Amino acid sequence: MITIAVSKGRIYEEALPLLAKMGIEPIDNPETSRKLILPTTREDVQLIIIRATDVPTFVEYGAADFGIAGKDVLLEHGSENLYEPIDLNIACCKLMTAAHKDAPPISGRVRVATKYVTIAQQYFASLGIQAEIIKLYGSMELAPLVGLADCIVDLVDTGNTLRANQLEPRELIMHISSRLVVNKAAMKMKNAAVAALLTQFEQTLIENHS
Ligand code: PRT
Ligand code: MG
Repeated sequence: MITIAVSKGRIYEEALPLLAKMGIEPIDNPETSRKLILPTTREDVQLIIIRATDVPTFVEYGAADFGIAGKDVLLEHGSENLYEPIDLNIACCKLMTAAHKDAPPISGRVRVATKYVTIAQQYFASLGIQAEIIKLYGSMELAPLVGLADCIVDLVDTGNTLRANQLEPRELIMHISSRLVVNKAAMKMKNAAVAALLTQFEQTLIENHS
């Protein structure tokens, strides 16, 4: 049995057509089902539905053979036990700094609210900017509005969320897409089933592009 870890929401929605092309279609709809293990139309493949930030953990420990996770989550998780063989080019967005539209450009010491503590620390350090990072778990956009932070580091897609809160995007930190990740040990042992599915992922992506 091959187990693929995915999170509900946008990654799942964008991964679904790709998986379907590989003959992997969940028998229950994960958006409505309460099951956490989803059998699929391929009896040798099951999906597990977990939080986006938990995907690297499950794959790292070999509890899932494959995982699909955003580059943002992978960088923040910082795992050395994961291979990242394929950029699936789904759930694309940008990791950016953002601030109130009337706020001056940052200078000197800056207070940053984000759930991407590690990435933000590295980013501001690379610019030689002294940053005090405040860890939040959600609603980052609120922080500059109530004086908790000068700016935020968050994902931006359409920019609607920022605009709705009188914020504007400032600096691009990096482009983000979702990646297929594989347990390093599983790859090394060259488990035939893992290798075969990996090849199938690659071929399906090539077909998608041509
Ligand atoms: O929901 P949960 O707390 O379990 O986890 P999550 O919110 O991290 O999961 P989910 O499914 O929302 O996002 C999973 C992954 O999708 C992220 O790790 C990214 O790799 C990718 N992704 C792509 C995004 C976005 N685009 C995105 N726009 N994740 C989040 N957003 C949010 C962003 O944080 C902001 O709140 O959407 C808002 C901005 O969107 P716009 O269109 O208004 O700019
Ligand atoms: Mg969410």
